[in-house]
Amino acid sequence: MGAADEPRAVDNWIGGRPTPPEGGERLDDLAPATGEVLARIPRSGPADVEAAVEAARGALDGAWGRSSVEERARLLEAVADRLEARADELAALESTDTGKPLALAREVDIPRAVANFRFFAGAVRHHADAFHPMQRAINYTLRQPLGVVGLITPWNLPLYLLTWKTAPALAMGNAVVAKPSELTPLTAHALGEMLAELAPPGVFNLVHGLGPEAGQAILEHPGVSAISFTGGTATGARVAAAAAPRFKKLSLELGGKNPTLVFADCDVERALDGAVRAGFTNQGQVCLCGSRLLVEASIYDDFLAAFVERVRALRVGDPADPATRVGALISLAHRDKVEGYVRLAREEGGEVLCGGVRPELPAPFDRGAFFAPTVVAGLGQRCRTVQEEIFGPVVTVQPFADEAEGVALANDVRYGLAASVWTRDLDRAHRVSAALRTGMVWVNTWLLRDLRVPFGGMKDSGVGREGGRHSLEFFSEARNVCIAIDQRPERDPGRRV
Ligand code: TXE
Repeated sequence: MGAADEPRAVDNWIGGRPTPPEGGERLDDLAPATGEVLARIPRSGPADVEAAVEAARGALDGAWGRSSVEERARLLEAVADRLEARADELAALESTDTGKPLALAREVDIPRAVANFRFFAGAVRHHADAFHPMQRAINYTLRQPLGVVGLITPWNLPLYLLTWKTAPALAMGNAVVAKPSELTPLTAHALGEMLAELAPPGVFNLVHGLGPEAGQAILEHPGVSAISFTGGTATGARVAAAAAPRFKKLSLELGGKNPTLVFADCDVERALDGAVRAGFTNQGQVCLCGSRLLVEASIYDDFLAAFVERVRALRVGDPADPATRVGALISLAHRDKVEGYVRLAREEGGEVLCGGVRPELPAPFDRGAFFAPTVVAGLGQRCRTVQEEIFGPVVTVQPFADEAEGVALANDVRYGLAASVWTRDLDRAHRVSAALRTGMVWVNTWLLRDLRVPFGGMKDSGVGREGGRHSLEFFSEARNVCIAIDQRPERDPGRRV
């Protein structure tokens, strides 16, 4: 969208139709790199959520509720084809709406959205239910849809994460009420449009709006049986509390403060590449980002110098420029929060080795939410900058004396999402991987994903696992059916196994 265009009005998708908000109120959706108003989105409330849940219920009571695995797998493939056909347009939308480099949206976000649908089309076709024969009976497990499921997604990987939840939810025959982040509604709107054309009405409903309004209404609606949420830890606690009175099934993928553990025996060049990628991909706004760099003391000085040199070389600015590695943060408010943490780091005794400032950029990017990639050393383990999720382009660096201290520092935070370990010692790789209190460990790489493997965190990083069969199991209810083979009377004690 050019600067001269009027911001377009984007509606909710309810029952397969674009639907304006009941209350008539709208919110501005801004481009973080320039401050331009991109769209006016519905400020939805309980009445809109009610209509969406009703539409979803209607789909379940109709043909969708009787659909076969094959029909659903074909729908997923059709969505993947449609996403792929619109990949360039979607990448541009995602980059404009989030401020992330266009190249990243092209290479990662959109291909991954396509892959999510293709993957779950295959996964559901191959998903085998359990069968447990007894001598006198057979047990088999039915996996049935939960019903209407609520999907609440954040702004950092908008289409990537929305499709990561939508594809398995639909594969298992549920109907969806989704709320994307109010900061990044545009690719979700495009997905809603595709599903309105491809799926029966009401299978996928999209309600825009604020978390405490539209989001809260989804959490509290008695007709929504499960919630899959990705977002901040504080919001996650509110989600869990709101879901508790009705015992809704919950999947919570929350924040991280992930360590990158570099041992002296590593391949230093690869570890440097990995540490920079882990620290600054998507401006540090990925829950998996390695925001704590822990380096074995014997190589600390040299490694740190080389790391800082590489971070300084990261090009910040126009997200559409192919040379840009670091785009805009999601909003000016978030940039201010990140900047506040760097101020705090200085107060806590940290030394800012690079970055720590808003970069000077030409118009229109001078109005954007940019922050220079920042490295801070000299902080103790108890400092808030080391303990709290900053979710921006800020990496703290600490030395450790030996393996035991490295693992202890890595584990000494409230989060437990992911870690990366850099070592050439195979025994150490296994030992450290087993000792880390995180849901995921990468050795000599970072963010290498296989969609079959369990994804999720421990401690304050969340509850539950997504990915492959874990997602399919989350989005379905297991029912065991036990059929007796032995026809002796029930009262005969010999019948009991
Ligand atoms: O996310 P929120 P915010 C972390 C990161 C970031 C912090 C806050 O540290 O700085 O969270 O970000 C919806 N009921 N992560 O405030 O609030 C909201 O509208 C129902 C890590 O932007 O968690 C959006 O759709 N829904 C993270 C979604 O929740 C509510 C990604 C996420 O927003 C709600 C993003 C409520 N009461 C931020 N309040 C990750 N794990 O990758 C908000 N929402």
